[in-house]
Amino acid sequence: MDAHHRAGVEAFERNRVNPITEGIGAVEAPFRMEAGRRIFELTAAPLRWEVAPGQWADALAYNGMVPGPTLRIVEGEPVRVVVRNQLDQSTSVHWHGQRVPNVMDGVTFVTQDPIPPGGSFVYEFTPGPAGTHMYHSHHNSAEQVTKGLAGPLLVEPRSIPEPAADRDYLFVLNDGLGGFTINGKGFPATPAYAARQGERVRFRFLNYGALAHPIHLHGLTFEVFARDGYLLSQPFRCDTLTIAPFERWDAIVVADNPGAWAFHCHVLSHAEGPHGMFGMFSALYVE
Ligand SMILES: [Cu+2]
Repeated sequence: MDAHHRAGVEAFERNRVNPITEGIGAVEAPFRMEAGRRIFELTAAPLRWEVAPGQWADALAYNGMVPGPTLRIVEGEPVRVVVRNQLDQSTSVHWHGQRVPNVMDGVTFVTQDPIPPGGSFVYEFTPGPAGTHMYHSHHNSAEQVTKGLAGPLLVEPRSIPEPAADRDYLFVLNDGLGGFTINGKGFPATPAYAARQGERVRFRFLNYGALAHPIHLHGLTFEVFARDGYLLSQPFRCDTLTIAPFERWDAIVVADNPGAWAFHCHVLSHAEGPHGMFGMFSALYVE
């Protein structure tokens, strides 16, 4: 048992230097500007995705990654997202947390017809409110979303002051594609987080799975300042923050305690078994 535990942690440390799985999720999407509008393209297609070393899952993915690419947009600056469907089933995209015109809300047969296989749809809206949001399929969602058709939608603020941060990290949870994952990967392929001593590190927690996950960081403290993109009137401190499905929480961690700090879901069966850590386990290295 000890040998298995040690091997997992060693693989996690190797992954910091050389990725031990194929594919990285939630990479920032390129865009182009046209007449003051930020334009993105998203293509939904099936994908074989390596969740953990040698463990492949049948994913559904935007632009060939799980989670889908991070769309970074600006409050008040119009966006267009051209969505193409290369799945063998219909789909749609919902802009979770955004106050869009009704016809852009992406709910099939409520606000639009499904995008059929081979079809496309152009979404346009003006981003707001600011903060950490999400986009995801809103058609056959229980399958499509948990298999990967979801991604971060980060709206840079113009109207509200967010706390300053030296680093800005994503911590995206899912429990529907090859087990329990952070940013599309299970331990030991989960992302390791790093900071220099004294830095202010922002974590954006998003959950597109079906279960709530209490995320616990050892040795340091979360200063939670926003929920679903909305700044809290009274930020609070904690060391275990439960992320319910489709919630977004933003927290600052002041990296004032050096060391390798475990950072994991505290439903223990989501993170550790007799063969060592797996699933929702990571670490924050304060160096
Ligand atoms: Cu969990």
